[in-house]
Amino acid sequence: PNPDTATGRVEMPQGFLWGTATAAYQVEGAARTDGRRDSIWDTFSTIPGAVINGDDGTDACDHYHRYREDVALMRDLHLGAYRFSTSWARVHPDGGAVNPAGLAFYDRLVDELLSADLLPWLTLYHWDLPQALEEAGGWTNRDTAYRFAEYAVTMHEALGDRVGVWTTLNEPWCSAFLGYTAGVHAPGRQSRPDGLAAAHHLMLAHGLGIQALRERAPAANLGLTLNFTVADPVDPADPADVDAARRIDGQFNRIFLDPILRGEYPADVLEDVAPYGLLDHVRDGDLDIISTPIDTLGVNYYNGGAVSALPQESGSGGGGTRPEGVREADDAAPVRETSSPHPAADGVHTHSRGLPLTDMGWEVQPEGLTRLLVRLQEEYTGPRGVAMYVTENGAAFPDVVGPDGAVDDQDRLSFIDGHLRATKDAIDAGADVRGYFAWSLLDNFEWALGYTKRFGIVRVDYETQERTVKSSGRWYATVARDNVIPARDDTTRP
Ligand code: GBH
Repeated sequence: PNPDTATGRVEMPQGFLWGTATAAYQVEGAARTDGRRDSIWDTFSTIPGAVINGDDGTDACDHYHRYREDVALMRDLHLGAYRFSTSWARVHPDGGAVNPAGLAFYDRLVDELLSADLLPWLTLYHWDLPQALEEAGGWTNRDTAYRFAEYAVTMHEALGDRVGVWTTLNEPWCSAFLGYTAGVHAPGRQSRPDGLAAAHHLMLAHGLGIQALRERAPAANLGLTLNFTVADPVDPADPADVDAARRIDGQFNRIFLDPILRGEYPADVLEDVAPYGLLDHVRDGDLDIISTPIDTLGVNYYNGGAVSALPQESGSGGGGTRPEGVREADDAAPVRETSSPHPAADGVHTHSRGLPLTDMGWEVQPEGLTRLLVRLQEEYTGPRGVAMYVTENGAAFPDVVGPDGAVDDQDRLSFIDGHLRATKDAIDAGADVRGYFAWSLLDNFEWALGYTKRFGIVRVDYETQERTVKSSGRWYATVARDNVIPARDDTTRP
């Protein structure tokens, strides 16, 4: 890390875009309203033990009815953009015919954003496949990719006159490998071949979606968002540890990066996953579709990890530094048995480095973000003129509500502060990063962990649906307003 950016006042590049992000199923609620039908998350949430406390997104933050208030809040926080996703199951409830009443919600939302001077940053797919399409095979069925392209066209016909930024997919790694291999996310399947089939068909959907959008909106900003890890070998001098890190990097990052930005699957990954039939799904021409040029790569970063071919000896490394009140990750885990998400990383072990942990049990390691952005710039985006935005970064912590209702979340504030500084370090090292979206605007439905984990810079009281801006939110508003990260020891920090 650069000593100048580590603690001092940091000016961000002119025009840097400041936003927050949410996702339809995590915030909208209104799951049975205006003709919406089940997505795979509505179904998955009914499986006993799949989601902690049996929570689901039926009501969530009721953003569907409270979007005006939420947009006003974003305007008050001086934000420039709102990254949201649209619900496929609202728009095409059975995966087929359009539901105008559901589609109309996004009309209202986009108009509200524009009148508040917020840039609508639209993501078409944040994990909520219509259940009807899952029943036809879901992402293991090649046809789903073509249905996705139709959905992209529906959305563009409705909103293309007002929305200029289109993201096809959010984190296909999660959709494919948490959903179809680990079974920890919807639809809850546990199969290595299914995860790989899903990964390929998700990328095909992305490529077909980009082609359909590009044809209709040549000047639009088109792209997708991937989630990344930074896998470091425990012992860089041990070839087995280096190989463990290569596998994780391959099956997490490069399995998407290389097809999308280079038009080919990485040879080492193909070799690792050879027993599981990935190539059975790859038809002539697919990689040309998948690598259709994009304008923007959205980068989601939460944490990295140290990996090894051997398990960690007990006692070494420690269990990480858990702030008071932060539970062991497993205490809050759903009770259903799940498997590893990685199709071919048996024998790879993650080691604790003794770094601080968030309430998710994830290590806090901002310099991983610097290295990630610089590497992406050099190896993938730079040579193709693709811009990067940090489309998600943030942290869950167990917030304490003061007697006056205030939430003084210095832990979350420091997390975001550290990662913004890390982003600036990457920019100074040549990475073309043009904006940052905090995850999340609101506390929301944290997937398999239900409402037990809070990521918002705004607190949501799920009894009353009352919103309260946390200290991190007030601080983030000044950062967005001034385009400056204030010095860390600034005593006026909220
Ligand atoms: C994002 O995914 C989602 O886009 C968003 O919907 C969600 O609410 C948010 O994050 C918070 O969870 O192996 O234990 O080190 C996060 C993707 C993938 C990030 C797995 C952490 C490694 C966990 N995650 N990853 S670990």
